[in-house]
Amino acid sequence: MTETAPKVGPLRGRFITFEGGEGSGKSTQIKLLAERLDAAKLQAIVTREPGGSPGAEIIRHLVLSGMGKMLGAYAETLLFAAARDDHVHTVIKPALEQGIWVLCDRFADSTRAYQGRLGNVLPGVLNAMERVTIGDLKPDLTVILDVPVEVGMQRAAARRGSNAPDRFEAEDVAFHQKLRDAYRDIAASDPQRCVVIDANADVNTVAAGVWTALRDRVLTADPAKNVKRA
Ligand code: T5A
Repeated sequence: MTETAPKVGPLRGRFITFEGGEGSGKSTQIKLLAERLDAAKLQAIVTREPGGSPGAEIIRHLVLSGMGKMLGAYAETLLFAAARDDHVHTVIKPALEQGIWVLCDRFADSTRAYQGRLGNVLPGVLNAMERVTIGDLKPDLTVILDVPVEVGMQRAAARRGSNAPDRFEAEDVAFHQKLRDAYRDIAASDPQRCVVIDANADVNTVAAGVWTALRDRVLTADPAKNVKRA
């Protein structure tokens, strides 16, 4: 990591992040949005955190296996920060500089919610980590998919089948309720950037809500930035 985020060229692509609890439908909705942008000739990449770059994927494996938990919340936060630093500088910023949209499944709000609210890592520490890893990179839009805890947990359980739950899926209902509250608070504290979508609906209804938010807050807000591919 560098002491402060290195300078980059002008970021011409759009940066859209998806957040929410376990099984809220982020991966499903990102895929649908990427297809819709492709149909509109807007070039986009889909990526995720933790992970998204070769180095960060190694850390993802470490964290989701539960090894980070043994080290405590602060060490786990450092692991997420190290993964983000690599992902931002090798994947996200280079794509944005080229005018490519980046659709990211989880980003810094996940650290705020999971490590901050649930792990009690102090805001000052999270602020310092963000200064180093993301600098002034701010999503153009953050879509927070909101589902009742039991719905999200059922979806996540159905999807993983007989596989063991990962580090965070294994937490109890109270943990996931606090998580949902944390995301709602994040949205309330930054309403210009965040939109909360009711994700307790069928896939197409949720996708329509996501598209409406994107159209109103991003596409029509600054149309000159919608660089069409050839
Ligand atoms: N984490 C991450 C931190 O603690 N700190 C950090 O800084 C970061 C970046 C990542 C974990 O790491 C933590 C948070 C996470 O616990 P992960 O494996 O990437 O873990 O998992 P999640 O991000 O939690 O995502 P999930 O894979 O659990 O769920 P999604 O992507 O929200 O949901 P999705 O789309 O896979 O859908 C789940 C199932 O529900 C169905 C799908 O078909 C699928 O089977 N589904 C619906 N069913 C009915 N109606 C709908 N509307 C549906 N939408 C989807």
